Amino acid sequence: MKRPLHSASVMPSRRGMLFGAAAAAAVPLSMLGRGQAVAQQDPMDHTTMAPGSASNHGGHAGFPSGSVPPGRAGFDPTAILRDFDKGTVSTLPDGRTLREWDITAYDRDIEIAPGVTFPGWTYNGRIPGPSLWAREGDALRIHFTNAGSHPHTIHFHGVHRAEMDGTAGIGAGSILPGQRFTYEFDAEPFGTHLYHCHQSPLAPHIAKGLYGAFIVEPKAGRPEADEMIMVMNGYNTDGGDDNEFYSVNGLPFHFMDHPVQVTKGQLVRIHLINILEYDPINSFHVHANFFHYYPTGTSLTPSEYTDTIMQAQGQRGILEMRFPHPGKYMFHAHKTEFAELGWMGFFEVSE
Ligand SMILES: [Cu+2]
Repeated sequence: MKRPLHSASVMPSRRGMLFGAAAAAAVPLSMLGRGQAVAQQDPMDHTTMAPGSASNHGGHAGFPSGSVPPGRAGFDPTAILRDFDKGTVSTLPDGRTLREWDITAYDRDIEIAPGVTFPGWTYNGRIPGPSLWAREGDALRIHFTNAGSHPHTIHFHGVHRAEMDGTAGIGAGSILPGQRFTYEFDAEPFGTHLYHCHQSPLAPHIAKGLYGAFIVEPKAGRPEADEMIMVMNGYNTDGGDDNEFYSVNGLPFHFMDHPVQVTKGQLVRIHLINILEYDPINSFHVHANFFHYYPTGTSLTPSEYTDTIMQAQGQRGILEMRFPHPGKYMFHAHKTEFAELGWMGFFEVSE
C-alpha cells in the first residue's frame, strides 16, 4: 500500500531505481552496489546515509557485498545463530519449570550496512530480538517494558488465553510508553515459533524491528545437533512500500563476510523464521546439499527432502542437514533480488 507522501514522483520505488539505474549505466544488475540502489536522501528522514559511503567491494564471486562490522551495529548475527535465551529458571510449587525474561522495547538507530543507519524499534536493542527457548509445558512469564516512543505489544505465536495475546484492544492491549505488562502462558505447542509487536499500523511496527524467535522444544527433546536460529527480515530504509535490504539475523551480507562454521558430517538443525514485511514470500536455498524440512517444527517427521523452501510472512520451520564434504557453500534467498540486496551467505564446512 502506497503512502501518499511517497508517491512515485517523490520517492521512486527500489525496483524502479534499480532497473532505471541498471538501464542508464548499462551494467548487469548484479554489479550494482547498494549505494547506487538506495536513495541518498530521505525526505521523511527514515534513514540517513553518507553519500558514497556504502561499500561495493564485490569480493565474493562477483556478488556485491560489504557488511557492517557487528561492533558498529551493536549486535552480531553470528552470535544470534546459537544464542538460545532460556530465561531465568525456577521451579513452581507444582514442580513445573518457570522461565522468566525481561524484554524492553526501545528506539535505537542501527547501522545495518556500511553508512546506512536504520531508525529501528527494538526488543532489547537488537534486530531480531532475543530468541526465547522453552521446553513444552513450561510456565512462561515475559516482563515487558515499553521504553519506546510509541505504543507496542508482544504478540506470541502459540496457544494461550485471549488477554495474553498481545493484541491491541484485548486484555492489557497496547502497552503505552513508560508502561509495563507481564505476559504469562505455557509453552505449547512444541515447534519453531515467533513473537512480534501487534500494534497498528502493523506493518511498520513489525518492519521497524519488533520481532524475534520463540522456540518450544518437545518434552522428549530432539536428536543432538548443531542447532541454530535464522530470522529472515528486510529493511525499508526510504519510507516507501518495499525493502531496500534483506538479511538473516539482522545484518545484510553478514554471512558472506563471516561464514557459518559447521563440521563435516554433523547434524545441523536450523530454526528458520520469515518475518519479512512488504514482500509476500521469502525463500531459503542451500548449495550442493539437501535438507529435511519440518514445517513449523510441530512434527518429528519431515514433510519434504529438498534444497529450497519458501515461507510466507510469519511462516517458519526446521531444516536438518549434514554436509558431506568440506568447503564453502552458499545459502541465500532463491529470489535473486533479495539475495543481491543482502540475503546471502556461506556455510564453511571443516573436517
Ligand atoms: Cu509496536
